[in-house]
Amino acid sequence: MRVEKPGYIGGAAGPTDRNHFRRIAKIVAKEGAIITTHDTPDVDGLGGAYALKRHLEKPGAPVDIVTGRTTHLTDPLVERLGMALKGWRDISASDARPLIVVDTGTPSLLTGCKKTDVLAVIDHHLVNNPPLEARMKIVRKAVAGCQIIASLIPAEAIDPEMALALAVGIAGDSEKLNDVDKDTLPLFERLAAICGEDKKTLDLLAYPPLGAHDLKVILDEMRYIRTEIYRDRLIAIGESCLENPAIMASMLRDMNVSVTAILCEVGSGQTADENVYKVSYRVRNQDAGQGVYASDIARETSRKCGMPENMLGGGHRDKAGAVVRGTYDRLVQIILETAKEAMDRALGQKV
Ligand SMILES: [Mn+2]
Repeated sequence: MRVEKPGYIGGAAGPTDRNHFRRIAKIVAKEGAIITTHDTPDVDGLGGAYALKRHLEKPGAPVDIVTGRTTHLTDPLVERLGMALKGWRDISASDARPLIVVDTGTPSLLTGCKKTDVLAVIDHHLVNNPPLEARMKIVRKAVAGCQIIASLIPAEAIDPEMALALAVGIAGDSEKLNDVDKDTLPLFERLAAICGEDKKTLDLLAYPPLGAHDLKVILDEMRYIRTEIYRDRLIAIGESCLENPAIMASMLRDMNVSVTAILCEVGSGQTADENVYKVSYRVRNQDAGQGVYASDIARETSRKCGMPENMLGGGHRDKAGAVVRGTYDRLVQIILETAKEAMDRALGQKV
């Protein structure tokens, strides 16, 4: 009998990744698994975990999704799919099932997880400091973790619910397809066709309207906001945690702040008061239109704080990201200075 090679709906994963994934599937089919994602999970982490559970779970080998506390931002997706989420307290110390971590590779973002034997990390963040040790790593640069997972599972095995979970994850991490790479659009379209939902419905599951409770959660994470007026424009720099920086930075941009940078601590630096931060940059549309580019500010700040050439920030003119290293106060100074230089360059030297 001739066995057909399974086809895939996208190319965000390579042949080695798919070999790893087949080995992971064999182990999970026998031993079950616990799938987790970063603290305060977003729709990319939960959507990917859901699709993996549906694909990997076999009779007699249960797979559970276990997370830290969730926010209301993911409630609509969780409810729509009837996703059963457990907390680490629900998992007994003697539970020997292997762990699969999706959408992060940073140990400090797995609060409550006591497991040390990690079967696999499936992630789209290239910089994790320190990185999580795992038997297998499927780590690729991609806009969303769900892009990688969607191209690891054979096309024939992706049912409408899995497709919906993956499409919403992609919509979430790509800001409703505004921040894309070469795989994003074709993958999203295939997934939308499989689940039979339109883009508007998927966007709404990825970005549900924020109620008072949701806003409270986000604003409560906001720390040390520093603001400055320069050339009649507002610059705002602050710190938040987990997936909130991107939401927070977009909110401030939507409130007419010209240049926003929200830092998020992701690891420790070389000295006691130094840390590694992920920064979400936003530039208001009208300023980007005049040549003040978020991508320039991101790249320049990471260069100034001594990041190696292959780890400089970048992105789009209105939305960018960078990983930076230093003390918080020093980094705020560098970002402020860089934002002002970008304004001077774009708007002409101030006389
Ligand atoms: Mn993600």
